[in-house]
Amino acid sequence: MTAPHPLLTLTDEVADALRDGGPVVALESTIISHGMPYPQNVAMATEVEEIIRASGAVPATIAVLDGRPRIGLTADDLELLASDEHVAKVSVRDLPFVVARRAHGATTVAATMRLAALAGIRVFVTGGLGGVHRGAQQSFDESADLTELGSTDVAVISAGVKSILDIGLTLERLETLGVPVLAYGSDEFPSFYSRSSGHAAPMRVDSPADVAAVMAAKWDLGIAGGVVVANPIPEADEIPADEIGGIIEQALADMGARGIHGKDATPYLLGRIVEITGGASLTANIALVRANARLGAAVAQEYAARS
Ligand code: PSU
Ligand code: MN
Repeated sequence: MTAPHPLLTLTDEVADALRDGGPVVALESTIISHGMPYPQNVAMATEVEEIIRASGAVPATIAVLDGRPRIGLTADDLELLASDEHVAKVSVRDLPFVVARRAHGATTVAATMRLAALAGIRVFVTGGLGGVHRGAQQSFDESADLTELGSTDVAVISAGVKSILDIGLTLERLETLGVPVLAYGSDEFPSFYSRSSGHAAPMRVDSPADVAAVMAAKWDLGIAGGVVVANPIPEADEIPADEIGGIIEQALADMGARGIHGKDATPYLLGRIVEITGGASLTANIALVRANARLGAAVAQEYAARS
């Protein structure tokens, strides 16, 4: 098929599935390059693609390599993203720069949504969303993931947001931006490592078909922008909120002491939490991504079946 956009490079597997209207699931790459240590990151990225294939959908991991936005990657590409220290963290504002410089970039939720939409992919699986940082009243630090969700038509399956962020303010922002926030099988919005957050779910869904129906209704109504699907971490893998809470406080204090801010904040906090928990947070992180991959593949199939 002709590429959906001249700047994009698709793998044959992804191009064929999109041409046939089959289920395709986008995956981000910041989680690989800046969200987890090597080699667990490349193992996770490989396994998640396998889960999506085994569930009957086609995975499309997205990144920029040599300035070329790539939709679907090879095993060598995943290894490079996981191990090369020169891969930049690329949000939407960074996309033009890495493309112009012909550099490598690992795309955040925001940049992955943008490229997925350009390719015609409507379902995207990740671990955690960016949001309003604690102290944003002073720092103005709000992830571009939020504004992207306000404008780009992609459903994002995550395990909610971590309490490194201000969860309440993040939910307020999503409301302002017109983004449906669907908690999957729960009345409470989940907080990544934990099934609970203390915040009620704005909306609840209980099946992949429910999610696909909300996606179709939103876009049929001409309401631009994304849909957040918050899938609570499986019970067996959860780190209870009271256990992880103090660890997150410590990581935030360490970040403040080191003067880390801006785009380095989220990667620093994720790495520090892995250190403090002796790897337990990484195990939980990988488990929730697996669960999200299964749900995302099912949602992509339901959405593809509607059209
Ligand atoms: N939250 C996580 N894991 C992650 C990220 C967020 O639990 O890997 C990554 C995602 O790529 C997300 C990005 O889009 O961090 C948000 O970064 P920032 O806050 O700088 O926008
Ligand atoms: Mn930020």
